[in-house]
Amino acid sequence: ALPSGRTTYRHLYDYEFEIKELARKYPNLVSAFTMPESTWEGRDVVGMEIATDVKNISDGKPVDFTMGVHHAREWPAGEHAMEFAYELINGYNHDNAIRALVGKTRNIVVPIINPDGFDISREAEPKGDFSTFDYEMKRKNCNVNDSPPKYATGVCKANPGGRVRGTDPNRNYAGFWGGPGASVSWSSDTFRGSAPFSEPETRNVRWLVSSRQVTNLMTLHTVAALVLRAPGIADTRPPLDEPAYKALGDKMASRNGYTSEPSWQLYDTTGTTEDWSYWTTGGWGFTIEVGGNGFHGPYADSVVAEYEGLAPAAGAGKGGNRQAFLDFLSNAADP
Ligand code: 0X9
Ligand code: ZN
Repeated sequence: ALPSGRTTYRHLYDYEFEIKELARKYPNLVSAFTMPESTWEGRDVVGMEIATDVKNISDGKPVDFTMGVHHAREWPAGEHAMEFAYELINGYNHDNAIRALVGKTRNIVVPIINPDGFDISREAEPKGDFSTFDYEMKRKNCNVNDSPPKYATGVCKANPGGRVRGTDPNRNYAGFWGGPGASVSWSSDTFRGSAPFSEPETRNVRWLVSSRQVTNLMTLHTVAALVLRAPGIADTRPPLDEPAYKALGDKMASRNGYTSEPSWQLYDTTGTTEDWSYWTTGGWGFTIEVGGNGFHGPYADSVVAEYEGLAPAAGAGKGGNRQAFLDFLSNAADP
């Protein structure tokens, strides 16, 4: 069973409710917060911090930052982030090893970076055909200002323009922004936006990474069962500490059975999360693409099995993402 005991995909309101409830139940261990900028449609981006004496944020401990759902349709990304939070909270009270890890670190979890897009996808009539009006398969955020004037009106979900309006938050960061693997077209699913950090969703992440001691960062996506690290483009020099960076990715992959590789080996991308964070701060940054069948496959496959490690795709007999994420946290605790 999952740490939270859930068996179905959360809605946006479930995430917000549970985060506030956890903070209320465990006031010394869990603190709920709202990112500084609300989204284009005015939604809050909510997260929680988990640490011993959680309100004492200047205790100098390293920060492990886990986020999910830059991409609206990738629902398991939010689920895995949330289950990891429950893992740490439950473990703090019942498991000596997890209690020790939490005691040495501060853990920030923001399960839904892109709530506008997620809410549209999650509440849509299932279609699954990737057509212009298949809101279930929306990927991007709800910035409609870069659309041509005739499409740039109304809320994100409304016609015209369909699901294809918006900026891809995972092409909007400042790392190599505007290079290969990102589009200049407003209707493309990889639209980079009008400028680096033109979007509130990416500015929120910039704020957090710039203002806290984030040594370890994971951004969760679906669906290809990958542990990806910088760089995102083949045509650049490898990180100076590539051997240690690779070793950490390989360690996670040994737990969840995923493929560990520099992300350009998948395809060239620019403006992605860890390509900005890694080259800007030097902190370890990984994109984890949770495996499963489809962008949000059956809960038992894409969430329970991938988290617990029961699916063949996740490496039978291995710890799954639970153990991969705990190993990553161990690296933050004892670098
Ligand atoms: O293209 C993406 O943004 C990611 N794949 S997804 O299917 N979730 O859209 C992969 C990004 C890989 N590149 C880096 N993380 N640098
Ligand atoms: Zn994605």
